[in-house]
Amino acid sequence: MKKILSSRLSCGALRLVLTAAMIAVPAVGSAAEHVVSQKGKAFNVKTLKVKVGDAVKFVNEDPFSHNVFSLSAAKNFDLGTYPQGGAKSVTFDKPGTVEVECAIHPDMQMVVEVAK
Ligand SMILES: [Cu+2]
Repeated sequence: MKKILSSRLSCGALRLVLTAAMIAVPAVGSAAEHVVSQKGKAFNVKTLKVKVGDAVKFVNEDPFSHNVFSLSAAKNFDLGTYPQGGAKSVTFDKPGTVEVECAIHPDMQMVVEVAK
């Protein structure tokens, strides 16, 4: 009987924590999602200003693959190769300048400025 009671209690406590977490999310939820497309072997913007916590969705609109990546300290990532219609998101979690390139097309370059 005691066991049942305590497990009910901890379940209730867990629910409380989860509810608090759910409420907390929209407060942090000022984070935006930006969209950058790749078309004609180019990024559709040369410079994008975002804030820490924002995500950028890279959408491939070319009839061939791209491989978006960055070696920058503020955000080191590699989205891998994906074809037309593919899209992958990157969340920028540190302030700084992120130079974004394509591993397949060296001329494709853009900069994401991540501000606090
Ligand atoms: Cu490319």
